Amino acid sequence: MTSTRGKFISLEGGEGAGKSTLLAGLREYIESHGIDLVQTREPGGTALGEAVRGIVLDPAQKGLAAETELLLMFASRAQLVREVIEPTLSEGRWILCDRFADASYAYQGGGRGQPLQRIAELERWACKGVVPDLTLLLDVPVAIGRARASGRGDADRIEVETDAFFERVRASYRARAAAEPSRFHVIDASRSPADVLADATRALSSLVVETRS
Ligand code: Z5A
Repeated sequence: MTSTRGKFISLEGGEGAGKSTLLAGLREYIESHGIDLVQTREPGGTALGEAVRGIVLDPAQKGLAAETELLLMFASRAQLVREVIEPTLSEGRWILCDRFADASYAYQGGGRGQPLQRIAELERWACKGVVPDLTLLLDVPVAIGRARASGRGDADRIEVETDAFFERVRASYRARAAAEPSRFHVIDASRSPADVLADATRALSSLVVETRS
């Protein structure tokens, strides 16, 4: 592998879209090409981030204000960028991240109605210009995603939101993908896991070739 900067791949999608399922296959595909990879997630990925995750997903945090939720997402992200993402990319290794800043635009912006301009300001400040090279958006109708996720047992603080909330999240993701077609690759995630993985690896192949050459 060359000593150039690594690639940053993020995965996004609504509830039950199949990110966790895809991550395993994607990781195997990338590593099979001899690429050194760090897998992480948001909120989380650092000791602080995992503590934040515990708070924002805790159903007992009923009174958490939308503004506080947004700031906590960016607190986790600021730490992840500095502690994990930036150092890893600088070493020429890849980052595979389950959600990144697009999730805040979709959930806190679209879902909770927080101003997009404010989210953009936070992104500029917290992310130090770090933007994914490729974002795979797993797009699935809300009813299908929720039906898949419902088999998992106790719902977290965000999973208990209404269908209307998740429709707004989905619409926000699709709008972001339409606005940035060179970064986003939208995958029809209502298909089988094998089809979703095949689509994702096709989207990744040019970055793999670039890294290997
Ligand atoms: N959040 C936020 O609000 N703001 C932010 O800035 C960030 C996050 C970063 C945690 O995210 C929550 O934080 C999330 C957004 C919010 N809240 N919600 N809702 P998370 O990514 O850790 O959790 P999640 O969104 O709840 O992910 P998930 O529901 O676990 O979805 P998934 O990983 O995409 O799905 P999965 O576990 O791979 O699959 C779910 C089930 O479907 C499972 O039984 C699979 O076997 C099945 N599955 C998967 N793919 C398929 C296909 N293709 N066909 C059929 N069945 C499938």
